[in-house]
Amino acid sequence: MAGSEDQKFSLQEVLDTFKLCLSENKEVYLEQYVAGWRGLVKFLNSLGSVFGFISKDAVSKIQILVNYMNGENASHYATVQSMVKYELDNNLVDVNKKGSHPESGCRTLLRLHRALRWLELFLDRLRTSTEDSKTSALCAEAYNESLAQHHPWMIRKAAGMAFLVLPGRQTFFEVMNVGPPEQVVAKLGEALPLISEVYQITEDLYAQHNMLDLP
Ligand code: 1Q0
Repeated sequence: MAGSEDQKFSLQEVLDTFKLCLSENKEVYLEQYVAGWRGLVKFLNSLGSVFGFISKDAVSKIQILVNYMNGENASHYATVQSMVKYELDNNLVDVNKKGSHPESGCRTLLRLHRALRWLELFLDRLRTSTEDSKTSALCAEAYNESLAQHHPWMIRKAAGMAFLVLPGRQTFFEVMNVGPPEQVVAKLGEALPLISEVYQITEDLYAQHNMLDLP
């Protein structure tokens, strides 16, 4: 089952990792969170090199978190909640402006967290789209409502150009590897509440600690 199977994106796989993300008391496991992003990056890579600048950034953020998870303070990086507590208690987060902790776990995860909102909006649009819907438009709308608000002009421009070469809805659904369109729509309906819950729990946690604008 190694080799090409490993590289193949499956929506089910991403769905499974997001399902496993939440502990019984609703903490977010970092390992599963990161695994979810890995699956999504796999998908992004299969769309071609135009998306390379996006996947490169996602991979480097994933790697920063993985380094903490495997580092000497690994035990504090089991969940998003334990990471936030540990980094804040030990002054490891640049709160107002960039300083000595430009790559804290908290600020790094915040970038992925904002991207998760884009994903939620995009998948919801895909789910309710019709055969003649343009994925590039759905993607751009979701982006403008979320991530774009945190990106400077140059990145918004580059992202907008990349969206234009997204494959059509049919190809998109095929790459998800879950069967005919009705099944994709059903799967998306299953995936969305899970992604939303993980997003909301993280959002509330960050809001509670005043960390939604970390530099
Ligand atoms: C399918 C099309 C994918 C479109 C992805 C939309 C996001 C566009 C984001 C453009 C980001 C560009 C690169 C750099 C940005 C950084 O400046 C920014 C801030 O970081 P920093 O350190 O400078 O403060 N980084 C970010 O905002 C993080 C962006 C991470 C984006 C991760 C996107 C991963 C995409 C996966 C494809 C999912 C396909 C969904 C359909 C599959 C169904 C489950």
